[in-house]
Amino acid sequence: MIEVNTSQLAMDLENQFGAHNYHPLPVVLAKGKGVFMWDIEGKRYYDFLSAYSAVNQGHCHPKIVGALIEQAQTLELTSRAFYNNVLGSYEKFITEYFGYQRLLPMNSGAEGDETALKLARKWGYKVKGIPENQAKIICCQNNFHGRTITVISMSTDPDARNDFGPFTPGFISIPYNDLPALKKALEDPNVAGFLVEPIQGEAGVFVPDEGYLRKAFDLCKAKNVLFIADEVQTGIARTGRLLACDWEEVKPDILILGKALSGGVYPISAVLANDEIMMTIKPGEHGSTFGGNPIAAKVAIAALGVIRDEKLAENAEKMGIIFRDEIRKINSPHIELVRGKGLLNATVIKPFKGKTAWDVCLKMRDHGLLAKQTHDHIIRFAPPLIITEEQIHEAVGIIKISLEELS
Ligand code: IF1
Repeated sequence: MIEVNTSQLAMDLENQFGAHNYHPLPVVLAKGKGVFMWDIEGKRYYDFLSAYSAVNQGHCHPKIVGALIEQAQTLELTSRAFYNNVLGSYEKFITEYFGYQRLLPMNSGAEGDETALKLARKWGYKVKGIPENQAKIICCQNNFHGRTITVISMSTDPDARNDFGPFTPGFISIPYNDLPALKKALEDPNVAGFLVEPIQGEAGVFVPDEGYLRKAFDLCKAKNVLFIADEVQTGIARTGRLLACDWEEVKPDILILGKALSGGVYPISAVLANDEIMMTIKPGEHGSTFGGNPIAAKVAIAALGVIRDEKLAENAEKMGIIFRDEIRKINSPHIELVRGKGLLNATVIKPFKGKTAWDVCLKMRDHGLLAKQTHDHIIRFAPPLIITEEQIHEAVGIIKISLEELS
């Protein structure tokens, strides 16, 4: 294996041997701890992306890594062809933690969304009585639920869809944060579920109007339609509550979790629901080789324990308020606005002198803070939830000086 001892070599290797399905910021990380990462040359950066909200507990959290190592040295994988001594206790732990009767364990967020879609359709046929192959799912424009063919069939983003057709039928796309549009779509008697992100992350951290989730939930209940919350990015304390739905005391019929469910150390996703929905799937009708494996079970228990023990939802709420206040104090002609909830925030950057959000991210990288733009003019800021007030102030200072130097 080639010894990679310079950033340039690392980037050259990826460029030559890897698929070009990403355009990464030119920085090569080699170490992570807490809110920080270091590049090959030893330069330290604030991580303000948290791997798209997968590292909420901070990089390489000792309790989570400890759980990973201990189980990996004991029993790493049985498949679900057999029982093991860990999965049942994990299922009990996580269902009590979130208040549901059942867990269907998967691996990636997209698999979690796919599983939720299959559950909603199965429930639609077996319980609601929708005619065979007529089930519809309502989804929102500008959504992001993953990269599989069925999930991108719901997407309105050309980059996510172009040249990947033909697409899966059965989706009704409506504007986000639009209750009349939802009410109208719910008139279709064959609708099984409404899939929604409580805050649209990829779209640019769009926080819906106060009450939208609650009213959307009530509209669904009035029509015997499942309310399906994709909390892959907004969940696990990111927005200042354990779940973003908690802000409006909405309890989704199907809850999808991923990313920080493992604190970033392992791919783990979860679909939670009660018996009426979850028990419609019979043995042999859904599964996955790694779904619910012993390592994932132990890592998820540890990762969720850290969220609770270190009160990370409370910290996310407090630090998020300080972050947004401090960003708004930056009197920069380039910041149009900052929006978000908890530590899921984004700034809309006014293009200036041909500079875009990408240029701002490059300048922040030079000053020791890593963030990534979504679309051309929006920068998402999502540090690990363990960040302190002092670190928030230092990070805002970096953002400020980066904008000033670009002017
Ligand atoms: C990429 C975006 C974020 C998600 C929600 C499901 C998934 C995601 C709400 C799928 C994943 C990741 C995917 C990653 C970048 C990142 C992302 F920019 F793509 F849209 F976070 F906003 N539901 N989001 O946000 O989970 O299968 O990836 O585990 O694909 O570039 P996954």
